[in-house]
Amino acid sequence: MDMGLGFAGGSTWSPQLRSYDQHLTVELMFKGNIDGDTIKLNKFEVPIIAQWIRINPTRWRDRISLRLELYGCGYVSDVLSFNGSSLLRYDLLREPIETDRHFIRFRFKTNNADGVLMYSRGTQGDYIALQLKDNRMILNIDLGSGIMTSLSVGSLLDDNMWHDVLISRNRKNISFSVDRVLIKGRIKGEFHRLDLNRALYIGGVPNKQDGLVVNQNFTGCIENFYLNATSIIRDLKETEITGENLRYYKVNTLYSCPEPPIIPVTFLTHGSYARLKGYEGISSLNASLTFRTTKIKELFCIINLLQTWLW
Ligand SMILES: [Ca+2]
Repeated sequence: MDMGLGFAGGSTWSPQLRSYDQHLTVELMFKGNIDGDTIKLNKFEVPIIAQWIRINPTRWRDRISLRLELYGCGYVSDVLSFNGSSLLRYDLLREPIETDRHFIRFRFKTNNADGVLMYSRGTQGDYIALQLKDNRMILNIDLGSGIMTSLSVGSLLDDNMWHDVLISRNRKNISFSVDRVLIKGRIKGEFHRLDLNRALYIGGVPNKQDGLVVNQNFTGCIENFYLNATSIIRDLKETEITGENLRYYKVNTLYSCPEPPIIPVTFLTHGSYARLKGYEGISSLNASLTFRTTKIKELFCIINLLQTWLW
């Protein structure tokens, strides 16, 4: 049997997707069992956090049947918040990154369309720069050849909702995903090793450097930041408790994720709405809002709706 999988945290389903390039995104299919006894195990390339999971059988032989189990794992939240003038520096002088492979995974949420999420540059000219620009995620990387490779994924990421990021590299092959939409690319140039021997910055940089296309540091929260097997924020907390903090330096960060004063609301479907309670019997009401849409048709609907509502 072959099947597609969908995930939901609320009422909207999102299928498991794979992007081959910026024009081609297809629903990812999973192989199921081929007989009544053999177990078929599927591993997700990107971790999934969802309230509901929907199975969509697409192909089967003879009679349709499936027995399915999902293996979860415990959830721990190690979070840091950043205010645009914050940063976390992770010292690489004593233990530099000199690898053919690396794995970076974290979650973030923000209200800002631009910001530096992660940056590191070595003395041989290698760098990795992960940033939000115009509410999309951009990864710029150079393995030392002086040629930048740029990958971009995601859209409308400044909606104050949690987004999952995964970057996995094997020599020149790189996988980059935001919210389970996966892009695969190949890093340009002759080199295949990432040499970072100064510092890794999270949430901001002290000054603008090669590979960065935005001037702002990140504003928002970063949760469960993994560099290979190390949970950086947890490691930072533990070293502060034991007094062995020699690798980390942090500026203006908090170990919590405060709600911002303005909370944007995303209307995902044509039927979505928000209702305010507690204004009955009042003869006048002042309201103001800012909105953003990617669809011109809906823009006119909003204007009509506002006119009906206000007059
Ligand atoms: Ca290199």
